[in-house]
Amino acid sequence: MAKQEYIVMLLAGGQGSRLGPLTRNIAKPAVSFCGKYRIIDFCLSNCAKSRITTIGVLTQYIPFLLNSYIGSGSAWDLDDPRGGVHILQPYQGGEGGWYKGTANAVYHNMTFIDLYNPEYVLILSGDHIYKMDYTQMIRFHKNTGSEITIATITVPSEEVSRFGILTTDEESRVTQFEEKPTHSESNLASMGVYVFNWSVLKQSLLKDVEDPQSENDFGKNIIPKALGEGTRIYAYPFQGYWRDVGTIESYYHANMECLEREDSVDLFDPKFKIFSNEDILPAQYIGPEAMVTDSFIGNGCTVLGKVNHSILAPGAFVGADAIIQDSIVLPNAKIHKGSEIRKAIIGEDAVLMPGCKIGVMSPLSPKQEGITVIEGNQVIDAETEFIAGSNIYRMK
Ligand code: ADQ
Ligand code: ADP
Repeated sequence: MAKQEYIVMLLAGGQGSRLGPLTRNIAKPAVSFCGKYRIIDFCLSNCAKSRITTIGVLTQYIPFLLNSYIGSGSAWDLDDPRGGVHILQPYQGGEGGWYKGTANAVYHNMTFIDLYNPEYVLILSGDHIYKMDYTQMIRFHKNTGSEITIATITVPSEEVSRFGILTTDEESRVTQFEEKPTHSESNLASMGVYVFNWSVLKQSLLKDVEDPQSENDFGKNIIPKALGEGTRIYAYPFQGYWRDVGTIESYYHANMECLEREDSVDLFDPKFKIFSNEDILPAQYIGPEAMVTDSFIGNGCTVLGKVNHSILAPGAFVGADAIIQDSIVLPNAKIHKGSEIRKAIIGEDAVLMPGCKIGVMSPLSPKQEGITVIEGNQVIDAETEFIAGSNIYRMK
C-alpha cells in the first residue's frame, strides 16, 4: 500500500439514542436529510471536495442500510485507486473486537491505518451537517506545529452541555477542555473533527486501552489526557454553518434551516456540491388538486393534498385532502387521505391510514409546541390523534 500523507477515519458507529424513534432501525448517519440526502452525505462530500484519497468508515450499530448506501464510495467520487472508501466493521483476531467508545473504534483499526503509514489522521463524525474543506485545517495543523488540532465553533451558551468546550490562549493553543460541562464561561465548542499526528494518536490509543477506567472516547478520555500531558493542541476556528444533528430538536431545526436557505448549508452552490446515493426514482408527481408551497419535495413523491413549509423525502405519498405543515416526511412514508400533520417527523416507511391528526393542534403557536415523531415502519390506524403534548412521542 502506498504511503499517504493523511487518511480519514470516519466515526459512524454510534447508536444515536437521542434521535430516539428515528434510529431504532437505522444508524444515525443513514437517517434521511432534507428530502434528498442521508446525513453522512455531508461529510463524504466534504472529503470529495478536500480530495481525500483514503477513508475508513467505522460502523457498528445496525449498519446494513448505511453500508450498502456507502458502497464503494463512487457516488461521492471517492473510489480512489490509491485507497478509496473502506467500511470497517468490528472483527475478531489481532486488535479486533466490539467498538467501545469512539477512540476504541479507531484503536481496533490501527492495522488499517498502518497500511497507509500516514503522517496525519483526520477523525470525522458521520452525523454533522456542514461544508468544510479539510485541507485548510490540515494546513493550519502543520503551520502551528500542532500535534492535535480540534475544529471549533462558537455555540449558544445554553447548548454547552452537548459539546466538548475549550478555552484557548491568544495563539489558539488549547489551555482547557471539558467534555459536556453543565455550564461554562466559554462557548467555544469542539466539532468532534480532529487532526492528529499519527504517532501521537497511536501512543494515546495504546495507553488509553490499558486504562480500565477509561470509556475509550475522544472527548471524555483522549483529549483531556493529552492536554494534561502537555501535548500541543490547537483550536482551528471554523467559519460557517455547522450543526450536530444528534437530537430530535437539532435534526428538525437543521432541516427547517435548509428551507429558510439563508443561514444554512448552501445546497445550491455548483462549486461545492453535496452528493448523494439516492435510489433512481421517477420525477415527483403533483396532482391536480394539490398545493405545494415553501417545501422540498424529493424524487418519486406523489402529492395529492396540501404541503407547506415541509420536506418530503424520496418516495413519500400525501393523499387527497391531507395537510402537511412544518413537517418532515421521511423516505417512502405514506400519509393517506384527509390526514393532518403539523410540526412532526414521520419515520421511513411509516403508514398513516386516512384521517389521522398528528402534531400541534392546540391553540399554542407551533413555536411553543414540541415536535411529534412517528417511528419508522409503523402502521397508524385511521383517525388516530396524536396531539403534541410532550416533546417526543415514541410508539411502543
Ligand atoms: P458526541 O456527539 O456526543 O460528542 P458521539 O455521539 O459519541 O459524540 O460520537 C461521535 C461520532 O462517533 C458519531 O458519528 C457516532 O456515530 C460515532 N460513534 C460513536 N460511538 C462509536 C463507536 N463505538 N464506534 C464507531 N463510531 C462511533 C463528540 C465529542 C464532543 C464534540 C461533539 C461534537 O466528544 O467533544 O463537541 O462530538 O458533535
Ligand atoms: P408514554 O409515552 O410516556 O408511555 P403516553 O403515550 O400516555 O405515555 O403520553 C405521554 C405524554 O405524551 C402525554 O402528555 C401525551 O399527551 C403526550 N403525547 C401523546 N401522544 C403524543 C404525540 N404523538 N406527540 C407528542 N406528545 C404526545
